[in-house]
Amino acid sequence: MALFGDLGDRRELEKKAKAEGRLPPESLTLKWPVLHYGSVPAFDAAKWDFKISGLVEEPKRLTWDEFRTLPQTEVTSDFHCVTRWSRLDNRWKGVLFTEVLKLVKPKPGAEFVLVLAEEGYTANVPLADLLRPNVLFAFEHDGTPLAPEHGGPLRLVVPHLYAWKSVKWVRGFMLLDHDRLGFWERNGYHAYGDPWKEQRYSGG
Ligand SMILES: Nc1nc2c(c(=O)[nH]1)N[C@H]1C(S)=C(S)[C@@H](COP(=O)(O)O)O[C@H]1N2
Ligand SMILES: [Mo]
Repeated sequence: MALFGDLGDRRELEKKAKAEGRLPPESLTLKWPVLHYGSVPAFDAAKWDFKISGLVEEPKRLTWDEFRTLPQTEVTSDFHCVTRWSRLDNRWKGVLFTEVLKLVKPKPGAEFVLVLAEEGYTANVPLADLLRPNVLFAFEHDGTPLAPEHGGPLRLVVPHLYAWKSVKWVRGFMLLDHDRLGFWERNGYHAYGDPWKEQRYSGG
């Protein structure tokens, strides 16, 4: 039966991924679960904007059309959720964080970022982590436009941290001189969230 065949494939791929050191103590998923707090926000290109604020010489606001015309890149990366699943080899297309950061001049002391999304969702990430060459704002996943439930039209992807940092429906970010906790981080999740160190919860 196809069902058992799929299960067998998944186990084999999981063994391989573990052997290659690509899997933290999570299990491999071939499907792509949908996970978020709250509802899927509606997208209106005319109202959408992207704001860069905080410790910058001049705050910046981009419209949807302006964001769409930024240089785009494709990167492939693995994705690890704190609820113990990983999805490997995701092909993301979008704008690198470093490309977006070129649009502003950070002030001295800007070392932390609070990423801002629809409906007040936030996540904190040190600026240095966002400068990695595979961190991007993605419009596409595996060759198709990002589905609304996966964060479409635009989500952040931070492959080396737990997936709650990969903010769906992202609308901007704020540069700060201190680490200001985001939504899950205020609710008990780890401030940094390294899957390889199993930094799931704060204080533990
Ligand atoms: N805006 C927003 N982004 C979010 C979340 C959320 O609740 N709101 N949940 C995070 C969590 S916990 C995970 S595991 C991933 C899941 O992404 P997916 O639904 O595309 O698999 O989105 C992250 N980004
Ligand atoms: Mo998650």
